[in-house]
Formats: sequence, structure tokens, C-alpha cells
Amino acid sequence: MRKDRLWYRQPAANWNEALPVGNGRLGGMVFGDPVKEKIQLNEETLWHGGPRDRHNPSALEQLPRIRGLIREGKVQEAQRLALLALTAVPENQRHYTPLGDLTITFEGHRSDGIRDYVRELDIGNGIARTEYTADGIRYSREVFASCPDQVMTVRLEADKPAALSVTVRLLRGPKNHYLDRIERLSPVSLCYRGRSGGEGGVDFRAVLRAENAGGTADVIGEYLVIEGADRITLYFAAATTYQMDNPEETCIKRTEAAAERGYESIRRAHVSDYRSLYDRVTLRLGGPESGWQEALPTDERLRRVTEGEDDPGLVSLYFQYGRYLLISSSRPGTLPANLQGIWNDQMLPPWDSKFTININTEMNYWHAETCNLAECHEPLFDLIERMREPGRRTARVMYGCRGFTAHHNTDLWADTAPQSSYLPATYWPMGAAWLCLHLWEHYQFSQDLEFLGRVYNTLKEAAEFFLDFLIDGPDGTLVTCPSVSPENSFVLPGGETGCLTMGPSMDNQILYALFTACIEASRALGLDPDLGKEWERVRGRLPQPKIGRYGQIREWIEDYEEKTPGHRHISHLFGLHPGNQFTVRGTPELAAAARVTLNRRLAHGGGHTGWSRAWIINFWARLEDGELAYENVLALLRKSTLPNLLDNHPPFQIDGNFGGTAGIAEMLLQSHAGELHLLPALPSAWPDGEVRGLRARGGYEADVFWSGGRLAWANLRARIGGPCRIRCAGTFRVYNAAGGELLAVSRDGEAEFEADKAGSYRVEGGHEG
Ligand code: FUC
Repeated sequence: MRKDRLWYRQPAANWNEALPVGNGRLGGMVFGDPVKEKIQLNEETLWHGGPRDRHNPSALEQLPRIRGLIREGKVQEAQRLALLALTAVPENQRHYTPLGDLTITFEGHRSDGIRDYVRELDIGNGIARTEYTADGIRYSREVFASCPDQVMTVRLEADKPAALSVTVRLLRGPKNHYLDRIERLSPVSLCYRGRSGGEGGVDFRAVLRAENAGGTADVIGEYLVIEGADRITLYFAAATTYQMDNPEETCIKRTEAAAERGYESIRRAHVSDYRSLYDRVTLRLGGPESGWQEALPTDERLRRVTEGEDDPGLVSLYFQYGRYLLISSSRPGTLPANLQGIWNDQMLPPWDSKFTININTEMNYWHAETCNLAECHEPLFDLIERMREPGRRTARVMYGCRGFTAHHNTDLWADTAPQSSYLPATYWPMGAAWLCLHLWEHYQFSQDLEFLGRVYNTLKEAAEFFLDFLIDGPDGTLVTCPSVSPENSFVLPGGETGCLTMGPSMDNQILYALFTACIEASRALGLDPDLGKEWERVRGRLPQPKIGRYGQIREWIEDYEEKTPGHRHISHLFGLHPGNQFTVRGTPELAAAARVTLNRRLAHGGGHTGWSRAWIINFWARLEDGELAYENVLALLRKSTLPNLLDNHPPFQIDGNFGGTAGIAEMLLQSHAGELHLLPALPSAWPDGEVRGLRARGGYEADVFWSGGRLAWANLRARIGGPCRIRCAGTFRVYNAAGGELLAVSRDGEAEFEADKAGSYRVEGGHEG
């Protein structure tokens, strides 16, 4: 039984059951209907409308008044003015739109005549398959989106000759409302033309091309009609003027080249390209006896877990699915994964299916480094680069500051002006700062100084904004203002509620991390010693994390009551994860307060969205509580996972998948506290298992094997080397893998040794010190 697959005994009844394929740019949701196949299509740059300057011209003029009102505690007045003067004009950024549906009608099939149906998503190879028997003939289909060849490929086969007769169509809108032209290019190919709409919006082109073995093919009207074929291959390409001047020519070339190369060759290239990323990490949870559920369809496994059954294999499938989804939605040269990755079927999708950067987009990349998909992180870095120019303008026009800044969303055009007019979220100038920490993370994992040198100015420019933007706060501190704690509200002592504030805890923690990254980057590169001192000085004046009346980490600068104590955002624990300001051993009081904070959120119904639940897994993992981390992994599967294993916010939002994968990795290996911690949050439900290929900060790759809830052994590969501290429960010894020489023996769960560049090490558990 292959374990790296999702499979079902019936076609998708709706989008939440369809299976995603993608090459980073082109996405398809495959329904697998035997009579009428539908593949819902996306091209990631097909967004409504073009770039705009939406800055509110009154912002800078009103900023001192807004700040003054916040200082005086007149929050309601400040908010009224912020709504008028800071809200962008118009208030909304651009939204992502679908490309359409490819439908394939099988002539002669009757839905009541289908037998032995099965469909699957083989995430080990990146291929969706459907098989069934109709009238004694076995039919099969394969769909995949190839990154090397930039085409989506659909292969139809039957075990008898001349059995395939199909009519193929592309639909955009119920009656093709959103397509402008459909043109026959040849008897086997069609071109679709349209534009996204809105001022400056992109034009798009899509080309469909068929190859049939046996039978006849022709274009009749807007349909591609193939009759009596033995085999059919469809090649589909799409592109927009966002990426190129002549997308039509490109689509024609791509489909022609694919047809010329032939299916087998395209498929081989796809599988090898896909596996070069996917195969780097394997995960097995539970002993051999726990694998039997693989014989059950995925929706049934999910149902059983929801009803309380244990299925560690489903957790490892979910983990790998998070890697599959990133490989399929974020490749070098593409846009980053948006709120729905690349998979969206709505003309006006939830939250515009854009980049929400007050948690969601960042969460999409939490597993990129740890789960060995660092290349897939690159699209986010490109987006940050594109945000610099608009972000400079935002900094200057709205706040009179140098540097660059962004608010809580951005879009295809890297828009950095505020999004919407939602008080708990909109007026938050931390988006670019948080995103830039991903540059630093990438360096920490790779230790690639050349990369750090390239992005250093970006980090520096994000920090520069705050050198100007921060104002004097209470007790000699420097604070952001105005800002919010995404997306909660506070209750003032008089009962009034508010959002706008100065120096909310998350901002201070993000800035602590940003200035720290800048300081360390400048040292690593030997640059800007004076600026380094300035950053240290400012970092030293940021408000320190404080513990509030319930023993919780304070969310705001004052110990206000939270309006929603079970709020989905847990912004004030940024320092616990993804930051590293709060650690179990480094800051035990703050770690204890973080525990109280989480318990309070959860006691009031927290974790009700998929991404919030996923964040909670990461938090418990950082607090080294394997049982609670696992409980929340189960809750993510039980309450926030759709039959196709996509995350259910609700509705579908991909961050929960990615954050869930990151959380599972975080339970098995951590490296945020200057050491490699093996099995930091292993739950009793996973007594045996192995994970190979996880990455750790400092330039390490690790394979970890455990049994009976204890480390058996681990292999470490050092890229750069240097002093290396290992932590793991129990006793262990560290050997040089090559010579077998003993390098270190654990004491109190830790051991230190000097790793060589490109050295390999073996950690053996169960040895008395
Ligand atoms: C933030 C969250 C919502 C949702 C949206 C896309 O506003 O608070 O839950 O994830 O982003």
C-alpha cells in the first residue's frame, strides 16, 4: 500500500472534495467525475485590476492629531479620525480571480454504469489519478501540472482500443461570461482570450491542445471533439501580461513543445523535478501495526479520527501534504502562496485570496526552511523586493518617514497602503517588518552569506522606517503609534472598547526580532558598525514584555482586558513563535506566562480557525508540551480539515495546512534557542517513528529515529560547522559519523561539540553519561 496518497471511492461532490495539482503558477482542482470531468483552473497572476496609488492624502497632516488623541486616551476620537484620514482611497486592494473550468464530457458513459471507481492524489509524485470501469472497459486518467514544461497535462486511457470519445470545453463563468474570445488554432487546439477587468488589469491567454492516438479530432464551435481514440493527451497552458508581453505566443509554444516532446517525456521530467523537492523529507509515525489505515479511503480516515480513533499515519500524510501544497503553489519565479495557495474558484474570493501579512502569509512559509523546501521560500523574498518601492512611498506619504513599510495586506502589485477600514486590523504598520524576518530565517538555516549580503539592504530599510516612526512612549520607551494588536480589541477601565494604541506587544516583539536580525546581519557581513549601535540603542528602548493580571503575557502597553479573550489571533506570543524572545530555558517566567496566555485563549474558545489552531500547535511545541501540541494536531484534523485535507478556516484557507506541517516539524526538531533540540515535544501517541531530512538553524540537516518515546539515534549533517549544542531528553553520545570517534557525552540532557564544515555526526540515545 502506498502511503503518500489521498484516495477516495467516489468523485468529488464539490470543490472541498476535489484534489489540487499545481506547478507554482498553474493550479487545477480535479473532481474526477467519470461522466463529466471538471478541472477548476487558476493562473496565479490573474487578478482583477492594475496597480494604484491609494494613499490617503490627509494621512500625514492628521497623523499628529491621531497620535495626540491616543496619548490623551481619547481612543474613540482617534479611531474616528484614523478611519477618515488613514484609510486608503479606495480602501480595498486588488483581488485574485479564477481562470475557469476545463470540462471533459465522456460520450457514452452513464453515471449509473460506473464500477470499481477510485481516485487519488499521489503526493509522492505529484499526480492526480482516476480509474473506473464502464461497460466492461477500464478507464484511467492522470492529471499533473509540470513545472519544467509549464503545462498542465491530462492523460486519458482505456484498456480497449477506440473507447475514448470526449468533448472538451473551457468555461469562465456559468455561460462563459468572463471570456472575451475563443479561437480555433487548428483541428486540435483552441485559444482563449480575456482580460481581468479594472483599470490597468492584466490580459490573459490560455491554450488547449490535444494529441490523440487513434480516432479523430476536430474543433467544432467552441468545443474540442475527439471520437473513437485509444489514448488522448491534453496539454494546457495559461499566462498573463503580468509576466510577459505576449502570453498567447508563449502558451502556443509551450503546448506545441509539450506535444512534440510527448507525454512520457513530460511526465518523467515532472516526476523527477517534483521528487527532487518532495523526497528530501520522510516521516513515519507509529510502529508497523499502525499502518493498516492506509487501506481506508482518506475521507473515511478523517471521519474516524474525528470520531476519536488514533491514526498517526494520517498525521504524517497531513504533514507531507503541507509540503506537497507548498511545492505546488510556490516555486522560484512565481508569486508566493496566497490565502488559498493558488486554488480559488470564486470571482470575489474570501478576503480577496490575497496576501494577508499580519499572520497568514508568514504562516504559509513557516515550514519552508524546516521542512527542506528553502527554494519554495524564494517567491516571498521576491514579493518583499517588489514591496520596497511602494512601501517607501507609503512610509513617506503617510508617515513622513524614511525606509519602507506595509500594513496588514498586500496584493499582486505589492500594494502597501492600508487595506479595508477594519479598526482591529487596518492601521498596523508592521507588515514589511514581519515579512523581512523571513529573509533572516532563510539565512539562519542556510548560513548563506552571499544571500544575506543581497538582502541586507532590505532588512536595513525595513528597520530604517522605525528609526523615524517610533515615538516616545511611557517610561522612556520608544513605541509604534498608531497601531493595533492584530485583530483584538481592548476594554478600557471605563468600559469603552478600542483598538488603536501605541506599542502593542506584538509590535515590540517584531521590532526586537527585526533589530536583532539587523545587528547580527551587519556583524556577519562586517558592515555598518555605527548603525549597529543605533539599532542596539533603539532595541534597548522598546517596551519589554510584561506579565499581566492573570499571569498572562500582556497584549497591550497597559494591562487592559481583552474584548475577546478567546481571540483567534495570539499576536502577543509572537516572541514564543515564530520569534525566539521567549524560551523555556532562557526566559522561564515569560514561558510560564505564555502558557497562561494560551490556556486563557483556549478556555474562551480559541483556536476556532484553522490557522489559529495551527499556530497553537507551534506554541505548545515551543513550550515543549508534546501532549498539548498533539491534542491541537488532532483538533486541527477534527475541526478544521476538509475531505480533501485542505484547511478549513472556514472556508478553505491554506495557512492551516502550512502552519500544521510546521507545527509537526517543530514537535520533532527545534533550533531557535542556539541549540539543536531533538524530539522537544514528542507526544506519547507517537512512541516510535523516524523523520529524515529536517533542517535546523546553523546550517544543519537531521534525521531522527526514536522508539519507546526516546531517541534511538540521529544523523546530523553540518553545512558550515562550528560549535554545536545538542539537547535531548535522556542520555546520549555524539560520534563523528566517519571515524566513529566519540565527541561528546550528554550531561543534563545536553552536549556540545565542534562540528566541521560538511561534517556528519551520529547521536546515539540511551547511553549513560
Ligand atoms: C485575518 C484573520 C482572519 C482571516 C483573514 C484572511 O484577518 O483574522 O481570520 O484569516 O486574515
